[in-house]
Amino acid sequence: MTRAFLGLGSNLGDREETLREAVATLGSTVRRVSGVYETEPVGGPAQGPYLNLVVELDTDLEPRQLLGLCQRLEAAAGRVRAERWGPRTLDVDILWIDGVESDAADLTVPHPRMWERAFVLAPLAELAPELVPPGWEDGATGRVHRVGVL
Ligand code: A4P
Ligand code: MG
Repeated sequence: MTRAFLGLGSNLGDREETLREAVATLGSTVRRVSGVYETEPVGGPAQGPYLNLVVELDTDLEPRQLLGLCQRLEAAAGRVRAERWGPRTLDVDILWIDGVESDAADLTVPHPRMWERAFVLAPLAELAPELVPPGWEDGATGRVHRVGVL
């Protein structure tokens, strides 16, 4: 079993219900779930605020199988890909997999943009503070506000 962290975000539809269903589908591989954060959109067109959270998994999937699972979760939430960084019912990114480094275009791990994004670092810091750079609050982009737990 390998420890992995996924970042989930939603800014269309019933955001909380979408996140709840995705975490439920991950089922018994879920070890812990961070708090839920309301977050300012980073990049892309003008769009509504996101709810973001981070999930810790214990998984026996290979990295590309895990990516396939993330994409199935997005499809199940009815995600339509229109423009990069555009609004979405659900985005599931692989943030980190213990012992894995990959710089392929279809799977870059650790996630290359996670280190500057408060919507990733704030929930990740709850679960794995050792993965988060010290002082990240000063440099990270986008305001975030913890709204509770799922
Ligand atoms: N891909 C490569 N590495 C990974 C990885 N580690 N995890 C590839 C998941 N996918 C990875 O993703 C595009 C391609 O990235 C996929 O084909 C996959 O093989 P996508 O989900 O189709 O498109 P996207 O999400 O619009 O693009 P991208 O570049 O992944 O965007 P990000 O970086 O995920 O950012 N603001 C707030 N507040 N909250 C958010 O959740 N999310 C984004 C999306 C922007 N702003 C946000 C939020
Ligand atoms: Mg994505």
